[in-house]
Amino acid sequence: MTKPEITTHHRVCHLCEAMCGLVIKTEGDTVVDIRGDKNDPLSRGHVCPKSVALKDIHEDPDRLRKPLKRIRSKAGHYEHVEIEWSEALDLAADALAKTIQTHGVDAVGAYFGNPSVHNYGMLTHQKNLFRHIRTRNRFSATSVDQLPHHLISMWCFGHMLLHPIPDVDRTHYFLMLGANPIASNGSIWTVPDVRRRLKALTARGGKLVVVDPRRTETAELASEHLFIKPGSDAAFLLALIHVLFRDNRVAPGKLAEFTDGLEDVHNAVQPLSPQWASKATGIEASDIERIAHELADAETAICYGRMGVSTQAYGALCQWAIQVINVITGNFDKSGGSLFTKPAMDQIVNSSPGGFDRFRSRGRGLPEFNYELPAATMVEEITTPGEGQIRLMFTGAGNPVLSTPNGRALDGALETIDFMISVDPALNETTRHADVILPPTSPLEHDHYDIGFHNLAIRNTARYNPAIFDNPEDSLHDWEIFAELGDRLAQRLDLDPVPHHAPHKLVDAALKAGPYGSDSEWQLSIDKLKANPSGVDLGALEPSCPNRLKTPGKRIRLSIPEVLNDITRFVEATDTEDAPYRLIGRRHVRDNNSWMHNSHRLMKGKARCQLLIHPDDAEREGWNNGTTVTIQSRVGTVESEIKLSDEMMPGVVSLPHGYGHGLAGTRSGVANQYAGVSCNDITDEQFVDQLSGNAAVNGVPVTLRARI
Ligand SMILES: Nc1nc2c(c(=O)[nH]1)N[C@H]1C(S)=C(S)[C@@H](COP(=O)(O)OP(=O)(O)OC[C@H]3O[C@@H](n4cnc5c(=O)[nH]c(N)nc54)[C@H](O)[C@@H]3O)O[C@H]1N2
Ligand SMILES: Nc1nc2c(c(=O)[nH]1)N[C@H]1C(S)=C(S)[C@@H](COP(=O)(O)OP(=O)(O)OC[C@H]3O[C@@H](n4cnc5c(=O)[nH]c(N)nc54)[C@H](O)[C@@H]3O)O[C@H]1N2
Ligand code: SF4
Ligand SMILES: [Mo]
Repeated sequence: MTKPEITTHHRVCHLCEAMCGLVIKTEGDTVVDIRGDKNDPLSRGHVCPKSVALKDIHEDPDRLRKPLKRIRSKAGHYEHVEIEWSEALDLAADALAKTIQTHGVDAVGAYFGNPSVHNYGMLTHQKNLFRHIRTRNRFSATSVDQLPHHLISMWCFGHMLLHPIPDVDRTHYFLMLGANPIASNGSIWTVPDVRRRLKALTARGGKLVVVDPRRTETAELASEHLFIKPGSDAAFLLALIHVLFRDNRVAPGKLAEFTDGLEDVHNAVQPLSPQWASKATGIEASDIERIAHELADAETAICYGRMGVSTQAYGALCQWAIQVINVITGNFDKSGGSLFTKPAMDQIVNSSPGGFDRFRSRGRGLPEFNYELPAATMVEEITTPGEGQIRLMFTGAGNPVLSTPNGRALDGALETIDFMISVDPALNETTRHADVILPPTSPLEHDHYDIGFHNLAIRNTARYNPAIFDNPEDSLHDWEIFAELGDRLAQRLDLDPVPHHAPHKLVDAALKAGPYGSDSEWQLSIDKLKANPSGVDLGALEPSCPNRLKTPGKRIRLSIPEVLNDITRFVEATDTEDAPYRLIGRRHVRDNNSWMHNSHRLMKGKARCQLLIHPDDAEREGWNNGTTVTIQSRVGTVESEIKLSDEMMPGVVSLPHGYGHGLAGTRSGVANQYAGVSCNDITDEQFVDQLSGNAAVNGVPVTLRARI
């Protein structure tokens, strides 16, 4: 028998936002090697340990290859059995049609998870189904994540996807809050090879200041790290703005010509002195003054904040203050500051700029954003009777039982609904409740163009890669599942189906119509990208304002009444008593939210699901490394071993999210061996950023006691 030949493929990694280029070698139907693509103009050969797990995802014996249906076994418990695609699609379409006809469209609830943004077929084809289901009960991981960024971009710049991107390679000063790119590889900031870029910043005499309640891997390589009390960043940021005004250091430069609202900002921060902020944050007033001056003095500077300042009680206020700082120091829309991208497939064109508070959730009256309600309201929208109650739940690429606040309550609520449909390759903590699971092809069996993350990248590039393996017979891509379901539902409801075009055709048309398309010297198209499998470099980010702004009159709007009112809410709340401990999260470079724990390669080594606590706190409590403690919040308790670490700010404890595997009826052999506990069993669905509705999974008040 002749040995199959080794074939070399180029592929972009879709697992996180960094979009690293990969070179993958296969022998027959086996992946034999995965490494960084040195010719990729963005990632320059960089990869993280997760890249090789693409092989594990593809080969995972637990990955579903055929649809599953849930049945009650003779013994009386539920189990999932394989069924054919046509039966599965009909079952799902029948249930959807029946629910809509009997209870109305709002009786369908839908939750889309993070990988739906990393899967371009899902992005292009969700509408094939959801155009027929215009339910108010739409939810997504956005409201456990970056919702404040969208809201502030919409209010200040006119479009929810116009996010300023830190120009790390050219800056002189970088103030970073609530982000740990060394573990996360960057977010709302596509920045592969971030370690080298941050090191280069300090090597060329620049300064990196990290503000975080934990001395993270990123803080370790910073010029300076400041601990901050969780949830108090707004005080720090508002006081920076106060000092800039007080000391006449406001210098927006060319931005002054098209910026409105400076006077209102000035008035709002007038009472918010560094001394006041020091009490709230634990950061010395003199440090706040110094950092404000450093920001103003630096030739170019960036202020950037991510998860830690978005998923807290004042997420939107923080994101607004960050943009204000960049504008009033003249660093927005400037090389070395923060800039908008000019992507080949521009998501800003022909997409909704976003909308806010056009309706509210039935239960708590939280506002919608972009026709989605906050995920923190999902349980009450399932359990509260009345018109609009969710009776059928649809999940796509999400694991909200582990990833949304009070996941345990959601786990219970999902058992009470009439029907559940999941589009997901895993039988996990969420999909175990599904009556039908529709599993898509593996990532290596479909092509990829990153529709989302080129819009957030530190350099304009474009990259398309075809599938590495043919998709097996009797399998469907995510986009085909949505298209098929959409057609079947349209037929049952007597509606016009939405035409399908394969995702690469849609991208091809968008590329040709885009800024590097048929009217340009670049002539970008899918064919051109196929001929350049490591990607095409379209250049560094450049100033683009006011032209690129989408506000009326192309103005930057800083005076946002909702945000200015929120300053009052914040100032009044900082007077309240502190809890004994505040819980924050943590990411590890070998985790990816909840869903990559089934790769043995990523899981082996030291256990990662432990509660980090400062040694002084542990000593006071009489605890040692390995003591098991009960962590209690308003909604419940979990038990965890503690690990002493002076990385932690005293009074703050940290537990990673995405664990809590091992539940009955799941099919994840490896993950279930490393079960851990779910930190979202104790995060609180009532603890949200009141302004945006975003979940506050950081800064959760908890008490600790040794397990008896
Ligand atoms: N306490 C706490 N909670 C958090 C966070 C935190 O920091 N702390 N982080 C939050 C953030 S930022 C996020 S983004 C969310 C993530 O929350 P979710 O998106 O709900 O959860 P994931 O763990 O990403 O689950 C992804 C699911 O998608 C499936 N999947 C993977 N690839 C594909 C695909 O190509 N197609 C389909 N159909 N399915 C696929 C996986 O099998 C898995 O079931 O968690 C949030 N929750
Ligand atoms: N390896 C890995 N990479 C990932 C993911 C993953 O799960 N694993 N998830 C991906 C996803 S979905 C996302 S959204 C991104 C997130 O990307 P990042 O935001 O860079 O990631 P985190 O590690 O969550 O960083 C949040 C930081 O905020 C700090 N923090 C917590 N509370 C506060 C606070 O009140 N104030 C301040 N100043 N800081 C606080 C935490 O200690 C933590 O260091 O990462 C992506 N990349
Ligand atoms: S950093 Fe992100 S994109 Fe790059 S190899 Fe790792 S998971 Fe993939
Ligand atoms: Mo996220």
